[in-house]
Amino acid sequence: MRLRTLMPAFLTLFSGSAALAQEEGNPIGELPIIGAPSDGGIGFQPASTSIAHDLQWLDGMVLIIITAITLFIVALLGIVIFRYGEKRNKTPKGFTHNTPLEIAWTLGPILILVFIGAFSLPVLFEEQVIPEGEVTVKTTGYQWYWGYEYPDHDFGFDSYMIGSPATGGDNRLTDEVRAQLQEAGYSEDEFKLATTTAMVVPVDTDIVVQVTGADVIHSWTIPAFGVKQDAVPGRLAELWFRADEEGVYFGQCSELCGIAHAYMPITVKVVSQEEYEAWLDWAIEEYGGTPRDASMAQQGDETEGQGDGDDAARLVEGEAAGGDEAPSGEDQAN
Ligand SMILES: [Cu+2]
Repeated sequence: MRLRTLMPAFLTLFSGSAALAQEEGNPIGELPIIGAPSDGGIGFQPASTSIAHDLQWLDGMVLIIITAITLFIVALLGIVIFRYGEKRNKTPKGFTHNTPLEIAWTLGPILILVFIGAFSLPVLFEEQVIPEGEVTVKTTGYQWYWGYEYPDHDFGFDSYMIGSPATGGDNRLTDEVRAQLQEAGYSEDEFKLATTTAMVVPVDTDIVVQVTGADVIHSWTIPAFGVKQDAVPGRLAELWFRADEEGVYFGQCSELCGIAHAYMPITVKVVSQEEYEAWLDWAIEEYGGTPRDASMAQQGDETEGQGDGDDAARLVEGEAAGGDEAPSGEDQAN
């Protein structure tokens, strides 16, 4: 108990300097907040990738089919109730089979499913066929925060909800948390969405995200990108997206993962190529990555030398690095 009350105060000491660094290196700047839930909203968040556009179109198309089928069935039921009720139809016919009707109600649903499949399978392939990827980011779900690694540049960092115990809060919106949000360029509305650091990626670029979990199953998602992937310990899954628009996009862990499941949001900042490169240089410096020139030269060597084996080696390396970061004390106290 004692530890619990002392810990936030203790952590505030550190988060102060973290916040300063964040101001320089993780600027929200004039980035608009695009991918966020809205109060009372029942529709989708604005689609910011081709996958999200296609998913939302598919949803609309299937909704039309479902509506038509529902209306048709309700009409049939109505006819049966009113026309063939006991009052109007005293002596029902005694037949139990009608071959043409049976063929129709077997073929009809098959055709509808084939029609839907013809549109949904291409969307599924669009999601699941992972392109080469110009930027690769590995994300690891922890109880209860996300870690991000940029394996091409050998650095990584953790991303905590602003107001979580790791930032000196207790998952509640206090004046201190309001100040922290403001300092990071967010408003009160972004509480429980905004994180201390964010995954930063360039706009109009194929981004491949490797997703795994360190303790239990989590799930990484950005609704506006139309992507969601379970983060399963011991497995490395992939997703990809190409964001159309610069901005801030939020998601939340989508696999019930423990008591603080609701407090491990996801923030992705999509920035211009120049801003991304500036951030990358800052992040390499800040998090001790391999300087860009060196890492590029190294990459060149590897490609010449070994070919396909590199990716596997890099993944194993990444896995080991991820495993080292055991959840720290404040998370367990939570
Ligand atoms: Cu989780």
